[in-house]
Amino acid sequence: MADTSIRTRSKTRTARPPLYKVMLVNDDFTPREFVVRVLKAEFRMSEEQASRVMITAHTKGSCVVAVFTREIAEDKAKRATDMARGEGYPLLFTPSPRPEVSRCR
Ligand code: TYC
Repeated sequence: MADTSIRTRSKTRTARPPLYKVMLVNDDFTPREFVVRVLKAEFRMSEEQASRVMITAHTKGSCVVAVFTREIAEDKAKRATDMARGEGYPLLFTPSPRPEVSRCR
């Protein structure tokens, strides 16, 4: 008699951790040079990259600085914001969940 049993194979795949954006929020008080300094120090950006990101937040209201796993995004946003608080500036970096993108395979 023919064997009609169905065999299944399973592959184990490690789920990727959800990613979080670090957003830079514009304000009217923090000096541009200081924003650039924080971006260079905390996000390891070049002068050119940092200037571009700062100007984007300045003109659009906010912008994405970088994307990390949750803990790293929260830690970086806090450290960068604390740098500004230490100088008495209202500059804000905030972590924000990135919408899940469904994968085709
Ligand atoms: N708008 C600020 C100014 O004109 C500079 C600035 C840019 C502040 C980006 C915050 O996220 C920011 N001095």
